[in-house]
Amino acid sequence: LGGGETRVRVERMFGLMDRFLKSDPSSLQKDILDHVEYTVARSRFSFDDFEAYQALAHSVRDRLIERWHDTQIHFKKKDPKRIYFLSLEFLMGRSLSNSVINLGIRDQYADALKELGFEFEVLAEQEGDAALGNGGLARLSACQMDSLATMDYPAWGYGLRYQYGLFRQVILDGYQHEQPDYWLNFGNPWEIERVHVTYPVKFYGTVEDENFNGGKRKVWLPGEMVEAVAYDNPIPGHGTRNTITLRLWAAKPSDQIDMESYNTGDYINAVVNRQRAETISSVLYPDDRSYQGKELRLKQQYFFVSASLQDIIRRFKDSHSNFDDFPEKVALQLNDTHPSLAIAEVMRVLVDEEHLEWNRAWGIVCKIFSFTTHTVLPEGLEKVPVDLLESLLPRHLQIIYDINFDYIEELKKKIGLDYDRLSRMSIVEDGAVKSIRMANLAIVCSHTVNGVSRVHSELLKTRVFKDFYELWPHKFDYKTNGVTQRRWIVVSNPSLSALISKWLGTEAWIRDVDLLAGLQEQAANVDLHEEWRMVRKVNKMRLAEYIEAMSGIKVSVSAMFDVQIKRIHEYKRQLLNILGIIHRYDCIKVAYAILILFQNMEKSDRTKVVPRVCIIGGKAAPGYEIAKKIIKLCNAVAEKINNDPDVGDLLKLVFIPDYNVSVAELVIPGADLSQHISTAGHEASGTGNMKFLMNGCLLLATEDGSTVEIIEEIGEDNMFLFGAKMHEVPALRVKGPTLKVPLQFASVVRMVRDGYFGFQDYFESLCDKVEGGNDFYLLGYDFQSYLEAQAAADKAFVDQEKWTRMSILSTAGSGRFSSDRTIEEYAEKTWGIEPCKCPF
Ligand code: B1H
Repeated sequence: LGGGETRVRVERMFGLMDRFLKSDPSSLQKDILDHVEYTVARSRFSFDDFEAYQALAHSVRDRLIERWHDTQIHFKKKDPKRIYFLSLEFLMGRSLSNSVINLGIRDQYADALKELGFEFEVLAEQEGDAALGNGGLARLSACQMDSLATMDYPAWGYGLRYQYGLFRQVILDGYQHEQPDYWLNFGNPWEIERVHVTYPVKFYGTVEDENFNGGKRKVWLPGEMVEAVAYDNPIPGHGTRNTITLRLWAAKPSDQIDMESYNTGDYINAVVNRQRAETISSVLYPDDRSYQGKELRLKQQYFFVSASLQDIIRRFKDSHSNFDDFPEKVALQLNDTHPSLAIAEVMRVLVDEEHLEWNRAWGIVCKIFSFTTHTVLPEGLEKVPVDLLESLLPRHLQIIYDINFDYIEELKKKIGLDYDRLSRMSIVEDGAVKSIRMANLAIVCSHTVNGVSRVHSELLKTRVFKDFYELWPHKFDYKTNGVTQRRWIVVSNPSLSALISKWLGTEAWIRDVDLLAGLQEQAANVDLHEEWRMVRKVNKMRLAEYIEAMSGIKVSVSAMFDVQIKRIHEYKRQLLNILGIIHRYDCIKVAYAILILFQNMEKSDRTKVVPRVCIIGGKAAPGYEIAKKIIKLCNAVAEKINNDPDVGDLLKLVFIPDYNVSVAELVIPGADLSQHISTAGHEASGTGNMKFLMNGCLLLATEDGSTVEIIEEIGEDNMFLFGAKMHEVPALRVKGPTLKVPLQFASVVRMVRDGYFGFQDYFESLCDKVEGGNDFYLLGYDFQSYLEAQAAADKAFVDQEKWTRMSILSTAGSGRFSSDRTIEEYAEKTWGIEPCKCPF
């Protein structure tokens, strides 16, 4: 914001601010039609729904860009401390509804479109999901961006612009098949390509010693260079002008031409090689958790880290010249270990490029990083083989060795020569494959380390990172995850949203979620009950229509909708759910046999059966065989049950294919009961439970992850809990084969084994996983209490008044699980940042 003349110009611009884009229906119509004509290049007399969506999206984008520019100028003027959130994954889902709601112009758009002959909802359905992430971790990043924007924090998200997002799941004959998600096919109106924001990123090569100031210093002579191009995704806050940036990097061939290869005459190969640069950002790794030392993955990590840091340092240098001020202006959040090469990269830039003395650089690094871990088991921690790092990033390996050397020397002074412990705590792991423990690097260099729920943090302190906790107890804390009520109530459940506002007499809960607690007083109000049930029914009808359209299965909305949607994992125990369903099926069959035998309704339990629609959805990592078998089993059981005339409407099982954010937005509001049934001690937090809770769905759950805190908020009477407790699990595992398993469990597994659902050979290994002393996740042990919890849910459902009260109390008690609360905790306790609100 340079000298006098510029200032006058800027003032004038601000003066004109609200005159640029108006939001009355006729201005909106004009803008939409302009975009039909000039952006989509269709005639405004003839365009289809998809083209209308594109034009609509572009008109929203214009409004986003305006606010986004204002926000960036404001941040630049104020120069506050900024938080940079580094994450390899963001699951943004769709943007249209979320944007217009946050901008406060949803109704104006709906009216404008109606007059043009379009329905807002219909156009919104045209949008595909941005699925640049796997599951909970990635959606958490998206929720946190929404909260950062809404709460006016000066924040930036940094990530990768994968050309292929998470694979699409197609179910053929009940088996999962993966198809590429080339999501950018029809362009992406929610991003802005910043061709002028590019940075070179270097790989490979060698490190040489160079004479410097009478001494020696290291210089990295890289062997390959690619260009990182920024794509900015504006993230609007709700009820504020603030619109922050999610900056995603795409890899492009470098402009610097390697004359050597062109001169050899092999022009075609030279071009093809060049083009290969783009593969770095081409595809998202679809494995959540299991870490494989793949070169491409490491390249992705460094590519994104290097570009982001060049950008961050460039911004810092725009208005500062002394790096000692860096920690006053910059906080870097590591979302899991995936971006932790950033630590070595900051050291490299400060020491090798900015020529700071090592200890001074180290002092800066130790103040700027904070680290969130989402991992529960030591086996899940990321390790990078030294050989790989040495070839790809030779200088970074040296830096990590140097950090480790100093750190181990310090450590020896503190804990003495306890070699076992020293070797456990070392950043470098010796072994068959020498490797770098990224978590140890992140812990050593970060000023705080947090888990994502209270019990998760306890696990970190007592097991996973025990050695570190004992050394640095002050570093460790927990920040229980949260989700944004804007996306998970306002966008996805508009009827409930309106109902809540009506009964609270305000919409303020959309920004101040603690106000939801006001519903508690009304939990017994019969009028509210009636309206609440009505809203729930409408949402169930919407879901039932979707199920029928997708699978042809007709389901009754008076049945209990029982849902489990999440990534498929053994520890999440979808198999327990399916075995429970088989048991239910068996009971219905027995009741039917009795009915036929005695021709007497009274004697049969059939009338007492509470009808259920069981809904399961989720993707299995492509290489995760057992998870894929679970999907096949679910479909095989569904085939049998849904076509059994003895069962009728008493039980249906539906596998929803291609579960993603927008499917979740449809399914969650329509669920009566949702299952969060991981073996205790395995789910770091879980965030699905929070979304269901907000929507008034009752939880059937184990005491794991964040569920423990949900129990504290709404009380165990308002949910259905079961299963071994976290502290019991290790001992139960030791007892393993000697554990008593209920007969019902053996009998349902036998049905699968005996081929009752077909595919006998294929399911054999699945059955072996839970029997004969191999039942690591304790399905057999927990089966009895699982069935009891299910029976309690049936009983409660029959008493609709009780159920509705529990449902209202669930929503009323969900306030603590807003990402607004989580972000406020990070801002105050970890990042030391203040809101920086755009005044206009
Ligand atoms: C979570 C991951 C994860 N934990 C590696 N770990 C990945 C690990 O691509 N990778 O390599 C991707 C994802 N994701 C989840 O994070 C936890 O399992 C949930 O319990 C938690 O709620 C969520 C958000 O904290």
